[in-house]
Amino acid sequence: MKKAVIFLVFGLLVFSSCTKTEDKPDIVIDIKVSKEGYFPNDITVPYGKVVLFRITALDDGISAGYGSNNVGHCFYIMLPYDVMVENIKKGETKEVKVKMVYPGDFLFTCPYCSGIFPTKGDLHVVR
Ligand SMILES: [Cu+2]
Repeated sequence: MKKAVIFLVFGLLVFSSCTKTEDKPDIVIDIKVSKEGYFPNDITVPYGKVVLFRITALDDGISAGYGSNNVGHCFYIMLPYDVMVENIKKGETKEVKVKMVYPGDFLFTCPYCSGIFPTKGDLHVVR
């Protein structure tokens, strides 16, 4: 029983993202997403800061015409950030705070519709 608890705690530590944070943001970035892609789609932020991303969907993405249950858009910053905001529906704004702990160039994308629409962008974390 005790072993199981230890494994559970260890698992949570390993698999929970350490880049999401509840800290006060240093910077706010507003992003719009639609079938036209993200605007802006090239974002530069400083390394080590906490960035509040506010993502607003202007349409419902593939669900608007392709009969999918994946309503709205996502904002997914790929590994090693691995930060996901899902189901941002038309007119909705969702937020996520991320501590920029990895310097370099990263992609963000909408896993729902990036195969059909240009919903991809570049995130540069600069020292
Ligand atoms: Cu999308």
